[in-house]
Amino acid sequence: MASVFGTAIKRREDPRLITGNGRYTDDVQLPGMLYAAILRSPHAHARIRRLDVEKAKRAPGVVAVFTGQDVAGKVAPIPTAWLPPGSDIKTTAHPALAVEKVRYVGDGVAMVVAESRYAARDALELIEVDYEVLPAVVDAEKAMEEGAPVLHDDAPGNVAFHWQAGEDPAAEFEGADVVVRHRFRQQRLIPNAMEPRSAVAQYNAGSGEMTMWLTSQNPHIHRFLLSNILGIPEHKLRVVAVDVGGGFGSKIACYADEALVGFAARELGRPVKWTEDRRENFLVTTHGRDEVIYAELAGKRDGTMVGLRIRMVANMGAYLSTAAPGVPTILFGLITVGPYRIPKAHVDVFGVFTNTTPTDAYRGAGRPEATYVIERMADLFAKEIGKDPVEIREKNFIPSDAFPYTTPLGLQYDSGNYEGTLRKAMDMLNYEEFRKEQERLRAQGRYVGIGWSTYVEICGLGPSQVAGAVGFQGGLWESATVRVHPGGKVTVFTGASPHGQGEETTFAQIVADRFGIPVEDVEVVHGDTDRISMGWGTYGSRTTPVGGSAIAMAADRVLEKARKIAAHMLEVSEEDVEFADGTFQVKGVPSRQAKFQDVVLQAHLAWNLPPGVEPGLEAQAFYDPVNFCYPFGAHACVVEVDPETGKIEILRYVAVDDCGPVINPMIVEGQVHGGIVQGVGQALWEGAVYDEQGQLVTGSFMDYAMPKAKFFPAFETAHTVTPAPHNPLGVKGIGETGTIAATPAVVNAVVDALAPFGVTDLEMPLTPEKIWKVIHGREA
Ligand code: MCN
Repeated sequence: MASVFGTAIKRREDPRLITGNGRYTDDVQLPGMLYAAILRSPHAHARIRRLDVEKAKRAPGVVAVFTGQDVAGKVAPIPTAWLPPGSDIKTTAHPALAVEKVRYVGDGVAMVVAESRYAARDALELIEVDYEVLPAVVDAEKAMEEGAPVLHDDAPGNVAFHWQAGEDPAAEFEGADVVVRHRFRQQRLIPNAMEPRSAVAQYNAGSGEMTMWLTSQNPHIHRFLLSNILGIPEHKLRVVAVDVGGGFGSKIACYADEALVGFAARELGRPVKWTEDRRENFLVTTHGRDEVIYAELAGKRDGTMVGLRIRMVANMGAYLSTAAPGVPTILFGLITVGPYRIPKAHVDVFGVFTNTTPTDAYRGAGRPEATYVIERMADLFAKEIGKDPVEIREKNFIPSDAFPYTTPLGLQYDSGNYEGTLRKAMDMLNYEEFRKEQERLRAQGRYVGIGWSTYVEICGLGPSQVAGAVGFQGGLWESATVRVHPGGKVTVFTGASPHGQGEETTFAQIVADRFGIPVEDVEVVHGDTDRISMGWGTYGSRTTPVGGSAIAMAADRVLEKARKIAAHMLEVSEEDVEFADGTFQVKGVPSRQAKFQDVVLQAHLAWNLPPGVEPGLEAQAFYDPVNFCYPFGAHACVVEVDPETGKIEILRYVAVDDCGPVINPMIVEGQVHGGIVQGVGQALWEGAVYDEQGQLVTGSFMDYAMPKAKFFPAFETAHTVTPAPHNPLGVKGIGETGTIAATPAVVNAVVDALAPFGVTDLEMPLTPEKIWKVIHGREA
C-alpha cells in the first residue's frame, strides 16, 4: 500500500461542513433553554451614573436581568494569561460587566436572559443608563502623552507594560556606513471568522456539573480559566468545541460573555445560550495588530546589516485580553531580526491601554509585524545603498551550514535553507528577465513592480519551559491517545482543537501511515474536555508539530506492544519481526506473517498473550517539544499600478515555503492560499478605523473591506523540505506562513512599481485613493 503520508487526499471534514451537517455551538438546542443578550456601552469612555433595569425585568419573556453589581463576587474578573517577565505588567481588573466605568464601545453593561432571543434583544432597549461621558483616547501614542485620559487608575499614563530584549547595538551604529530609520504603522485588523462567537451553558444543580459549548480554539484553556472565573472545579466543568467556523486567533481568548452565560445558567438553573451578531463580532471580538513601530537598521555600504533597533507602541485596547501581552513582546520582539545574521539587536515594547476593543492574536500574531518591518527595512536599506533587494537578502541570510543558530534575541533557529527557497522563487519568476521586462514596460508608461519577502517564523508553540520563562501562564505540550478497537479501527484523541485547518484528515493520515491501514479506518476526536484528558489547543501553528508529534508517539507505543504480541503469535523473538504495510513478518521469511488486524484482535481476545503483556491496545503520549519550529520561505509579488485610478492589480504571486515533510499537499496549499489572501488583505484593503470619540466607524462589512477571490491571480506555490530536527515527524507549521510573508511582499512590490514617482514607502492599506494621491502629488 502506498504511503498515505504526503498524499493529497480530500479533507474528510468537508462533506459534513458543506452539506449543513456540521454541529456549531449555535446549533445546540436544549430543553428549557433561555437566551441571553448583552447591553453594550455606546460610549468609548464614560462613568455609569445610574443604571435602571426594572422596566427590562418586567418585559414579556424576560426571566432575569443582571448588572455588574449582580455578578461582582460571583464572576471573577477576566484575566490575562500572558505576563511578559520584567515588564511591570498591570493586570488591571476586567469585570465581566462594567461596574463604575465603561472603557470601550461594546463594553458589557447588563445582561438580559429571556425565553427567546428576540425577547432578550427587545428588553435591552428598556434598560436605562445615565452615562457621564469622559474624554476618550484611541491612539496608543496619544494615550501615552501627558494629560491623556486615563483608563485604569492602577495604570497611570495608560502603560500596561514595558518590555525589552537584546542588547543595544550602540557600537555597531557608530561604526556603520549607513543608518536607515523608519516609522511603520500596522493598522488595526478585524479577524472576521465566518462563524461569530457563541456560548451555551447547562448546569446541573444536583451534581454541580456544568457543560459549556463554546466557539473555542482551546477548550482546555477555556476550562482552566472559566473554572477559576466561575468557581467550578475542573472535574465538574466540561467544555465542548465541536465544529468551529474559523477563529484566526480570535477564539483563543476567554471572553466576559462566556463567563456570563455560565453564571446565568447556574443562577437560573436552566440552559442559557448567547450568540453574537455580526455587529457585536466587529465591536467585541478581539482585534489584531494596531502598532506603531520605529525601526533603525545600521549597515555597511557593501550591504552587510550590523545592528537593529526596534521600538514598538502596541495598542492593547481597553483591557488585556488572554494572550494579548505576548503578541508584541515574545511573538513579535524575538523574531525581528528575521532570517538575517544581524549581530546585535534591541527591542523595546510598550503595551498601552486605549478606549478601543481589546486586541489579541490575529493570524500570525506578532510575526507578520516583525516580518513586515525587517522586510521593508531590507528594501529601504537596499535602496539607500543602490543594490537589488535580492542581493541584500542573499548577503545577510544565515547560511544553511550555520544551524543551529542563536540569534542576538536569544532564539535558537534549529534549521534552515533560506537561500534555497529564494533561488527557487527566483527561478519560478525568471527574475533577471523580469527586471528587463520591467524596464521595457516603464518606458511604455506602465508601472509594474516586484516585491520580495523572505521570512522565518517562530511557531509550533512550544516548549513548556520556555513558555514559562516568557510568562505564558500555561503549558505548551500536547496530549494524544490512540485507541485501537478490536476490529482494527482506530480512534485518535487529540488535545489540539482544529477549527478549519484540516487535522481531522492529516492526523488520520499520520496514524494510517504508521499502522499501514486505510485512512478511512481512523477517526480523529478533538474539542471535548470530557473525552480528551488535556490539551493546549490550536494556535501558533502548533497543532501539527506538537499535537501531530504526540499522535505519532502514541501510535509508535501501540506498535511496540503490537510487535510483542505479533512475535508471540509467530513464535519468534521481537527482534526477528519486521513491520511494513500493515503486516508483521518474520525477517526473511515472507510466508510467516501476521496482519495488523489479526494482532489487534489477539490483543483484545487475550487468549494467548505473551507473559507480562496486558490486554487491550491503546497508548497515550504527552509531547513537549524541545524547541519551537522555524518554517521559512520566499514570497514574491508582481503588481501593476494604474496611474489613472490608483488601482493595484496583482499579476503574479509566487510562494516557496518550507514546512518540513508535507503530510497533505492539498491542505498545505489551501493553508498557504488562505494565509496569502489575509496578508494581502492587510496590505491593500483592510483596516479598522475609530473616530476621535472612540466609535468604530468600520463596524460592518459595508465599511470594512475584505479580500475577494476575484482580486487574485492563481497563486504559484512550491516547497523545499528541511525537516525540523527535533520532532518525530520533522514537520513545521504552515498555518500562518502566508499571512506572515504576503503583506511586505505586496507593499514592497507597489513601492517598487512607483519608484519612478520617488516613492520609498506607503502606509497600509494601499487603497486606490491613497495611491492616486501619491501619484498626483497630493498629500496621501
Ligand atoms: N500540515 C501538513 N504538513 C505539514 C504542516 C502542516 O499537512 N508539514 C497541515 C496540518 O496537518 C493542518 C494544516 O496543514 O491540516 C495546518 O497545520 P499547522 O501548520 O499545524 O497549523 P494549525 O493547525 O496549528 O493552525 C493554526 C493556524 C493559525 S495560528 C491560524 S490563526 C489559522 C490557520 O492556522 N486559522 C485558521 N489556518 C486557519 N484555517 C482556517 N480554515 N480557519 C482558521 O481559523
